[in-house]
Amino acid sequence: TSSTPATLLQVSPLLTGLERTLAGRYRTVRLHELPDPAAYLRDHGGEVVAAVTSARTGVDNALMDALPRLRAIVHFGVGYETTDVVRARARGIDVSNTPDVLTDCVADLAVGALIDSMRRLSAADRYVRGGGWTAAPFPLASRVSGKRVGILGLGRIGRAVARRLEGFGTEVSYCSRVPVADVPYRHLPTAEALAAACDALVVTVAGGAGTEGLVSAAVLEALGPEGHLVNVARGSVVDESALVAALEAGRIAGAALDVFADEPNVPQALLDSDRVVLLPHIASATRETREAMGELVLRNVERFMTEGVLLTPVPEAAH
Ligand code: 8YV
Repeated sequence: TSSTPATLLQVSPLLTGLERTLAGRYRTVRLHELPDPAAYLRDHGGEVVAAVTSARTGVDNALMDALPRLRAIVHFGVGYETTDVVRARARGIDVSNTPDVLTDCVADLAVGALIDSMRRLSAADRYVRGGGWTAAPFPLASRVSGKRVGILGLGRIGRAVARRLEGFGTEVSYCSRVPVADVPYRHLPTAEALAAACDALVVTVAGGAGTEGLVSAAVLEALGPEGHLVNVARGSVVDESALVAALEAGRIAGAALDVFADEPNVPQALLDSDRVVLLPHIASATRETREAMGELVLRNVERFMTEGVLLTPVPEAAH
């Protein structure tokens, strides 16, 4: 009932500063820190009106069901595939994420990872440290400027990657469900056609069921033995065992991965490969961007608590 206190439920760890501000401003409960979360949900689930969570954790269906008065799910992160938005909307729950503020940093990292993979920067660093240079020069790498780059998923981040690559004189093409208006890049109808038409494939598509395994064995085959794969989206988009097989057989030249199927666990075959750049999901991980993401989370919570609506609702959640 309206007389029960309105609680903000924090579902997963967040930036320390953000946690402190939320706790200072609202009646906040940190679910993940409770000794018995199930008992809390049973006895107090009805008090929760809003949940704050990370892109990685979301709010799963069981938690949604345990919170009958929940009206808002606020994600720290642009991805929100961990929450069933259609189900949430059907229950009258609004969902927000943190778009735009992380676009530049994610795109910067994607380009850095692309250059690392093609020029083999991380491998060359290992080479120097391992004393290899004193024995023989480092093997020649692949040129980046002027190459053909394919962007899989031309959303905000994909476009920011493409804009940066224009500075390298690359020929950019892309694949997305619907061709994007007002871009000078060539649209290709399938991931396979895109891979066949480019030297490097950069994955910036949203995660979730709709894109699972989109980068398949056939797509990697089409990318070819000189091809490079960069993934800053979600591990689920790439068939990881097909990628391992393609790298081992030399069916693609290299990969740079910021995301994995089962983070933080990275398959041993990838750890053992000198052909992959492995990053611990850091594309948005700069002080500036994480602070801006935290600020946007705060503004979403604030708007919801005062006006009952979110500031940056996800597209599916629009009224
Ligand atoms: C995470 C991300 O939010 O925004 C996303 O979708 O994957 C990252 O920025 C970050 O790991 C914090 O949870």
